[in-house]
Amino acid sequence: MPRRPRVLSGAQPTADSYHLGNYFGAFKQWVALQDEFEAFYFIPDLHAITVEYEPAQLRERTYIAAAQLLAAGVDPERSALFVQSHVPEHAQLAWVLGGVTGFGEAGRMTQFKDKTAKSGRDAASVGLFTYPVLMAADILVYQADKVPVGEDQRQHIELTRNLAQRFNHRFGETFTVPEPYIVKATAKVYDLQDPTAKMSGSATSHSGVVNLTDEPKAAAKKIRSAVTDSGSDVRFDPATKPGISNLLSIYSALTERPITDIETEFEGQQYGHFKVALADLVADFVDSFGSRTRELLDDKGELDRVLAAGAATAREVAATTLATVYDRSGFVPAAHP
Ligand code: ATP
Ligand code: LTN
Repeated sequence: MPRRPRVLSGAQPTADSYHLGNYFGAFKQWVALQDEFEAFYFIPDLHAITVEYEPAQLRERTYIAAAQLLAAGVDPERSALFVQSHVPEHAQLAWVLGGVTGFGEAGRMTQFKDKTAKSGRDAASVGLFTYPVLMAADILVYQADKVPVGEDQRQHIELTRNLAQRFNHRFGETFTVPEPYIVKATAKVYDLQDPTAKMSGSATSHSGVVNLTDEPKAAAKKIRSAVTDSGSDVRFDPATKPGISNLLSIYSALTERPITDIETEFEGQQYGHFKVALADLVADFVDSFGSRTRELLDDKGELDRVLAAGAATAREVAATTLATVYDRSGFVPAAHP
């Protein structure tokens, strides 16, 4: 029987909560794709240690991430949900791929450049530099066909495609060459205080970032105090009205209504009315999201079981790919004593 196409994605456990950008840019797609695809969704804890971090905090954030992904609708009956470090084949394949990655090629990754812009390259870890190679391994080890992500990850997927093609060319057909899956309308949700920057979990100020488990009142306040543009009509025009356009995108994503509909609804009204309406919607959303997350977090034993089952499913697939890769690479097979 031909297998269903595979989808894979991950979101780093590097903050105390995921945010609306992660939800609309990525998780909503993850959830929607679980029927049609054989789905692998994971928490990249190995990626999270490429920047300074606290071990106890990473452990807690990994559980939070798992609970939030389940709350977002990742269904462990249909998808393998797991933690990256539980599947050692990711790191093993990353090492092999490192051998076919150019130093200059890795140096052109814009996320690395952005993340080291302030501190300078010399202060960055080697892990942060080679991170896209690990990301390529994450994807290729499952022979994934599609990778749903936000716009900021497009370049990493392009690198993954290049590495897959290069390996296939040198050592024989081994990897599926994956396609990015990026939904344009929400590919980049912007910071509410700086609507030219992406909403980011590592932003220095969280006043422009709505976290999925913010208190409803706090979330509503962030929306009401979002920076808006000069003029007063509620109209989608990202070039001249980045602030209001970002809010319209969020409104549209939350209600699944087209933007033009929302423009019509608020025609002739002030920004303030629109912001209050959106603030209410967002407050309701984080209210129910937060309570689902807290319930799931209350039972870590159950989270452990879900993650263990996910890792077992994932390992079967990952081990098969890795065995082929090791063979193609010319490694002597380990004999069983
Ligand atoms: P950071 O900015 O701290 O590096 P992040 O907030 O981008 O982290 P990630 O774990 O890197 O969070 O992202 C998880 C997923 O969410 C990725 O697919 C990423 O593309 C997507 N994503 C992150 N931020 C946004 C955003 N503002 N708009 C749309 N998608 C986003
Ligand atoms: N680099 C991604 C997280 C990530 C990922 C992946 C996404 C790690 N491995 C594999 C998709 C596929 C990020 O920072 N958002």
